[in-house]
Amino acid sequence: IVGNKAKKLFTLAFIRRDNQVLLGLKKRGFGVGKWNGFGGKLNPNETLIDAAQRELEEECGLRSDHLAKMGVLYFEFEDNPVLMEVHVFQTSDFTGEVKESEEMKPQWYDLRDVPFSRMWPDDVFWWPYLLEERKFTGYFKYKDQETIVDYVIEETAAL
Ligand code: 6OG
Repeated sequence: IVGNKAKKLFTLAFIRRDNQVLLGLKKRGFGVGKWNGFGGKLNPNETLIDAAQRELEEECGLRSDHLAKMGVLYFEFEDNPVLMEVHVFQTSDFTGEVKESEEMKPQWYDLRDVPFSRMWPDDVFWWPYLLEERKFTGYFKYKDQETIVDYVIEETAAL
């Protein structure tokens, strides 16, 4: 399904505590105005886990050496030749204090009140896997930033 388009790697990390999840309101750049986990592009020579830890701390002030990889998501936009490959992590094992950054305004949400209507439209499809700690692989083709024209999501044994 992913073909041989040029790929760009991203991380996306979710912090859990009790029945809550920490989300950040993106204040600038790609996905501005949407709630999401914390993450971004890999720096040159950086591993996925290093990038995930760095982006987490930069964007919300929290540190974790225990990010568990939960899924891989592929995003294709009709007007963009680059395939985004987003590695999704989560943990409830973290240190530090939540802090707003220039990029993200963090807020804890009850798991019953996750604001899907103000998140990327793909999230509703793979969150059930994340919440149940089932590993997943997903592919989403977007026409524009509001419209998914095609998708596949499946549970994966290993990532
Ligand atoms: P920066 O541009 O801030 O990295 N991301 C997406 N997350 C979801 N849930 N759905 C999408 O659908 C996404 N596209 C990108 C990956 C962008 C951050 O946003 C995530 C990164 O964590 C299209 O460096």
